[in-house]
Amino acid sequence: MPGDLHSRFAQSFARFADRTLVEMNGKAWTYAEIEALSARLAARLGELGVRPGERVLVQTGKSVETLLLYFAVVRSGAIYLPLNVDYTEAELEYFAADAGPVLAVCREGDEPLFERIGKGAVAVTTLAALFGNLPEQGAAPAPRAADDIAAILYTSGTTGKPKGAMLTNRNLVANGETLIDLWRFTLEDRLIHALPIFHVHGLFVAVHCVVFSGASMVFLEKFESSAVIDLMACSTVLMGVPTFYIRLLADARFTREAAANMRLFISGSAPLSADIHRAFEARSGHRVLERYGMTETGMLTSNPYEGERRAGYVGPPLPDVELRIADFETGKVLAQGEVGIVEVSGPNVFAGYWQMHEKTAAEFRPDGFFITGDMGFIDTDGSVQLVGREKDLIISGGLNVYPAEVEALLDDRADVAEAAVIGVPHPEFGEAVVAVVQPAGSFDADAVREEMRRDLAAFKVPKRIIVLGVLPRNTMGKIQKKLLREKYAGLFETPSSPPL
Ligand code: MLC
Ligand code: AMP
Repeated sequence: MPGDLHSRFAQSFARFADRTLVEMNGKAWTYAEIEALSARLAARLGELGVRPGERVLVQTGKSVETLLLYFAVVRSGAIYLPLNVDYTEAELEYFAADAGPVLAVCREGDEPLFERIGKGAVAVTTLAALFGNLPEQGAAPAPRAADDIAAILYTSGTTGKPKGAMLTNRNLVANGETLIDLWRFTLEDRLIHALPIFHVHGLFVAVHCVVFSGASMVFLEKFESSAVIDLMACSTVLMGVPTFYIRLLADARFTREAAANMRLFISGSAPLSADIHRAFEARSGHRVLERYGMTETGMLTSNPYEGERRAGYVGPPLPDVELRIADFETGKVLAQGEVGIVEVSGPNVFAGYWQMHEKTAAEFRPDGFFITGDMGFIDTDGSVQLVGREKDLIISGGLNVYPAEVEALLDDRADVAEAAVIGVPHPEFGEAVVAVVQPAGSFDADAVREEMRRDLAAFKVPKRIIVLGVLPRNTMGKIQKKLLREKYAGLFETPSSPPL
């Protein structure tokens, strides 16, 4: 059987032709309609010069047209490169220069911006323009091998610039197949899809579970608890980040009755607190199934479908994933129960960072295991608990923010002597970005936040900027972020007991 992603989609397009694949705003598309439209769109991409192996940069809103573009790019054998719609011009410039796309698809009105960042080397279009010129005849699928790159997703780094994680056809097919078995997806399922579709979670985990199994999904443009609750009566699965579950609990309409038709609530991308896990069960009668993954690897562990879904644990490794705990410095594999760095290998682990051989090499052990940067241990029952991160990363509402990027922007300012950016517990987002600043002269925190919005996606802009005369340092002169995190731990009033 061919190991490429399009062939896997094509199986489902044929097998479930007359069934609904996706609904949005009251309109539905069958598998056959999605296949026909994406084939015509692939033909249009071909007319615009898109060839196998070339990058198609996409910054468009959540819509069925964007989903069609994903299927079309895969069909044409090109590399799909989705970008967060929040990214600003400064951020986009880097991705365009690094990825060297042949085509950029943007939102209407953004064409001049993309013309600028593409520097004349990138064709720029919009979904409306693409769909306004669809050829009658669909394109034949381009032959692709399992090891060919299907998508590049950028992830930031502790230091330096964002890295493009290259995901192969095999990575995406293997992970999707494993997940539909594990989570028992069938053609009877209807997924409430409220995640963005530019990350691994909303794009690959959610969409592939649906398409591979012949299920259907309802696209919501964004998470909105009342719309999600309304959909529960005629849906079976919700996938989300912990913030979804926190927001559902805050909504009085979310009850056992409201959730009665649902069979599965899945959480990931950020830690789901044991308190929220328990509160959710008390309210709805459902135990959330928590799983753990990464852009570079797709899904790695999952609590069991049957068997105990342990609060605070991310479950055992998926059947085709090897997971071990090692000493970060030496790489020595640690015994069961010991805390160390999580390392993984399997058919889901990415092919490396786009044009960054050294960075790629630095994140793999000589025997091929990928070093995740997450700290954890394996319990006696084989379940993994994550206890922290070796990487200096803040996860806010399931979105990653690397402090170095925010600090660099602040440090560049004339009114800032030095800045430290930390993650502080937040009742809704899990962690919130906070900057602690040692000013140089007069400093207006609100004005600075406003200015930062020009250069940084909104979720990265500090929710608070705290002014401190002197930043605490150790004897080496290094800022002691741990002390700052302790000092400001109560900044956003985390309720001691979750909303019930
Ligand atoms: C929005 N804002 C955020 C934010 N999302 N701030 C911090 N963290 C976030 N995640 C900002 C908005 O810009 C706005 O700022 C303010 O917060 C309030 O916005 P909102 O209307 O409340 O936000 P909303 O649109 O509802 O979004 C919140 C959210 C969303 C949690 C629903 O962020 C979301 O869908 N997150 C999921 C991300 C995701 O898919 N992660 C998976 C990554 S893959 P202002 O200042 O303008 O008011 C991965 C691998 C794996 O991690 O394992 O899955
Ligand atoms: P990303 O780089 O956006 O793919 O984010 C991946 C990171 O999200 C992982 O390395 C973890 O730190 C974190 N993550 C994902 N799922 C979980 C989870 N269930 N619990 C805790 N952290 C998680």
